[in-house]
Amino acid sequence: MKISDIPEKEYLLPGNAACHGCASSMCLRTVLKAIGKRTVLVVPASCTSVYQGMFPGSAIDVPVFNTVFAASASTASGIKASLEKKGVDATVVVWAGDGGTYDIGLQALSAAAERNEDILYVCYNNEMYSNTGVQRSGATPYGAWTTTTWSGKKEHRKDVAEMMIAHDIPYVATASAGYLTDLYKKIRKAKNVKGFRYVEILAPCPPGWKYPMDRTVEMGRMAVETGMWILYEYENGEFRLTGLSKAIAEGKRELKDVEEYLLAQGRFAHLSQKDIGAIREYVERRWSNLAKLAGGVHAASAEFYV
Ligand SMILES: Cc1ncc(C[n+]2csc(CCOP(=O)(O)OP(=O)(O)O)c2C)c(N)n1
Ligand code: SF4
Repeated sequence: MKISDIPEKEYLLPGNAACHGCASSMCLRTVLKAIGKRTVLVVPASCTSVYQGMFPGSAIDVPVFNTVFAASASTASGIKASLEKKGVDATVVVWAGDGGTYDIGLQALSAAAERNEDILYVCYNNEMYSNTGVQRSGATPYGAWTTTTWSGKKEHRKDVAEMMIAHDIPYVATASAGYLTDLYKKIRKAKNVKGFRYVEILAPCPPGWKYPMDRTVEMGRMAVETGMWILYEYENGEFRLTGLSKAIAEGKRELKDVEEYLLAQGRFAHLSQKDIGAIREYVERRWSNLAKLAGGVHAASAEFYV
């Protein structure tokens, strides 16, 4: 599939208030194109709830329900139940940041996943709370500067996509703003799955990550090329690596050193070689764990590293 095969019809309208180079808005545009008109979007407080515009105007051309942080997944569950009762066929989609997913909305997300509600939950993960001026979240990587980790975060991030696999829901996928056709295909697939679906997108943010706004797609790709972000699907109990991550696991593409990715972003400018080493070890560990899930392909982490 080529990028030109993605439908031209727009549901996120031009002139919205997102920053130039915002991956969140690029990905929302793609997600809405993949699902189409019959979508109800549930959006908690976030950059999206700002760039969507002020009522009665809207930059989003499908119904949007703005809800509180802690209740995105339960709000979406309720909307889906009422639509079903009325016989209305529509895809109900949560579109939430990592702050709203990893931290404040986690219990409602876990509960809706456990109930296998028929909704699609999409987390755009820009690895921090952007809208309120860059604070740390549970998804912020080790070493990253934020206004609440001004000398670098001391802990590694947790991983909600892997938590969703542990919930054994029908569909889990990861995607990156660097690969929009991959995102489009995964959302098309998720749309047609019945039950709870979770898709998490790495969504670089120029002001928060401190890189020039024309490098967003490059950041999304470098994250995958260096193993900091891994593309996969979990479907009906089966886990598989996808796209470039699969090619790396199969030895068809080299895994680049993570330093290249880190040094391209001002939020990591202060890192020492020891810190970079800790991140390298983290990448190796994650590859090793996910490779085991994928059926033991190259389970020895060293084989991924060149
Ligand atoms: C309960 C509650 N706490 C704090 C806020 C303030 N607030 C609004 S948006 C936001 C950041 C959201 O971060 P994230 O979910 O990662 O989305 P992003 O801003 O990165 O798009 C915060 C803390 C709020 N609206 N409600
Ligand atoms: S701060 Fe980041 S996530 Fe928010 S609109 Fe700007 S680029 Fe997008």
